[in-house]
Amino acid sequence: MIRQKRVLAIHDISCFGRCSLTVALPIISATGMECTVIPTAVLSTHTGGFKGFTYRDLTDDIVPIMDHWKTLDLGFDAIYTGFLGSFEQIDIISNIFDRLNGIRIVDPVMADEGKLYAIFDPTFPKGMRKICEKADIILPNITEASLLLEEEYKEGPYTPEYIEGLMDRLAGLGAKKVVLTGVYFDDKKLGAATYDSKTGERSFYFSDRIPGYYHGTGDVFGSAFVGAYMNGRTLADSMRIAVDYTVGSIKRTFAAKTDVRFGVNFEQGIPQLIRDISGEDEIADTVSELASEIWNECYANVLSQEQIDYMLNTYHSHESIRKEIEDGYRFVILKDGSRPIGYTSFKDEGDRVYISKIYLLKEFRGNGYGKRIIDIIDDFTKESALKKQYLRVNKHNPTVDFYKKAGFTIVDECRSDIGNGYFMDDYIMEREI
Ligand code: PXL
Repeated sequence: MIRQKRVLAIHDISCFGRCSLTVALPIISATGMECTVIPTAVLSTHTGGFKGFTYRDLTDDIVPIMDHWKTLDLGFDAIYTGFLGSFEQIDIISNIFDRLNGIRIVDPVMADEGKLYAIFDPTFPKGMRKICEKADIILPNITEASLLLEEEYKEGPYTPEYIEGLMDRLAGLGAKKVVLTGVYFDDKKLGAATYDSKTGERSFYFSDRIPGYYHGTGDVFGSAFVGAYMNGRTLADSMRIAVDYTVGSIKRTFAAKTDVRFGVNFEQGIPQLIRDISGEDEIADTVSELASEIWNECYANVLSQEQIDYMLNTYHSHESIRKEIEDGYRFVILKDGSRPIGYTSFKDEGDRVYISKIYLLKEFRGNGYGKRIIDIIDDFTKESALKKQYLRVNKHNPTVDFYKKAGFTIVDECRSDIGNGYFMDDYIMEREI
């Protein structure tokens, strides 16, 4: 199996109001991560707009929790921090960053719409800045960015130059990657921006602005970002996925006319979030584009044009690829740099791995890419604790020889009716690893 990643989420628990840990834990777990937590405080509700909330500070528990974990030799792939209640908690987190490895993702929760949250002392941003300096990725909004930089807060609409300058100065604090939220260049769209100071890459992404101020949306965004990023998506893709997820959650909440203090309906967007993180729509698009090019070339002398078109429409349309992913087929796209050049799909059938597709653009055949695909399938076969693989290949397809060289032998043949008067006349080839 591919090793499951472990994220440590350090936030408070606001028992009601959908923010901080009650958002981070379900979202990060749903993205396939093991989500370990350190609750920094327990409140009856968050502090945004409720009166008389309870607040039990758990600062004194954090170091003993860490000391106990030391005896267990736990490792973390990422540490994700959000709302912190005091300077003392900031110092402890700073110390945790020194003690633990893992990607440090800091959401410097402290302000919005030009204002520091009422519960914080005006010197609090100085403390937050200390852990932002040690972070790998920071996720401020524009108010937080201004406070971290000790700059005056500017109201939008913004210009790309202003946003880029802000992000350059934020990266100058120490975090190599910056994700800035609350970015807008006009009043209709609202989104976010990313900057990777190591590669110089920048991105912007916008979605519809929904009226109203909804609480906890920063945590929904941050948690979805962490889930996507730790699943291997790029900085820009993770931000884009998190924007879509947050906006979807706000739209559902707006439509339901829920009290804005109660947080957003992020729960019902989880299935789509998982699909977005898996990238299956992008995979389906890429596979059907590659298939069309490869099949028209590869089967030109083997099948009629009508049969090629029929098979492309039946087995390589966007919908049929999506369906196969849903049915448990794993798709891998091979790239030369950023250019997709081939694809493979396979499935654990319990006793053997069924290899459904192996296709490469003509110019990349015979360059070791075929072997790379076989290696990928071998890894999957081992992960699935299996030894045998099999595939079907058209008897007249020259790749029969490639499969023979790769160690496959013909164990059977199969003629099947695929509808519309077409037949597939195949060998069944098998290989043991
Ligand atoms: O969503 C951020 C947040 C987290 N935790 C608490 C808060 C807030 C924002 O107001 O009050 C306790």
